[in-house]
Amino acid sequence: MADKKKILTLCIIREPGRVLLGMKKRGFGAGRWNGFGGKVCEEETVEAAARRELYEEASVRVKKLKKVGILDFSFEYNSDLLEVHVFKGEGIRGNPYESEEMRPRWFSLDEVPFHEMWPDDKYWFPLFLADKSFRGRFHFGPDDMIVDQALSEEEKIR
Ligand code: 6U4
Repeated sequence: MADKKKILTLCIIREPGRVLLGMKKRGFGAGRWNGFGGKVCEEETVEAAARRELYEEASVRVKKLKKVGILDFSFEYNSDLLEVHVFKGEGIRGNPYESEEMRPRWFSLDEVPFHEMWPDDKYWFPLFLADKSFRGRFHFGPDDMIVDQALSEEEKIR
């Protein structure tokens, strides 16, 4: 039987011409550049979790947080189901600071390091950068290769 679905957040800070990503230093996805985020706690809204994780992992807050995408991830070799809520953060407050989990770094838009990110990112990140909303699902096989996928642009994500 499938495990219970885990709800996770993923926040990418956007400024004109650049995005803030973090190198994941430990845990799931270690060694990859990614947005900031993690599991939503009980009795916490998804947006509150996104703000909490952003502060815990990069020591910054944002004025504006907009949910822009929902991505479902599943895996050939385990029954985990991840529902990742993707947020765009704007109006950064504070300076990004390295935490035990993440090493933050700004990337200009033509330098986004897709070869060192989750393989799904190259599909949905262009929609993110174009200020579109999206829904997607990706099924991973051996070595985190994508074996099945679907991605669509949406009017709005709730
Ligand atoms: P803890 O409890 O901190 O050890 P950990 O196993 O490290 O948890 P966590 O909570 O940091 O995981 O959450 C994983 C993060 O990776 C979330 O922000 C969601 C994100 N993520 C997971 N799969 C992803 C994928 N395929 N593509 C992507 N981000 C993904 O871009």
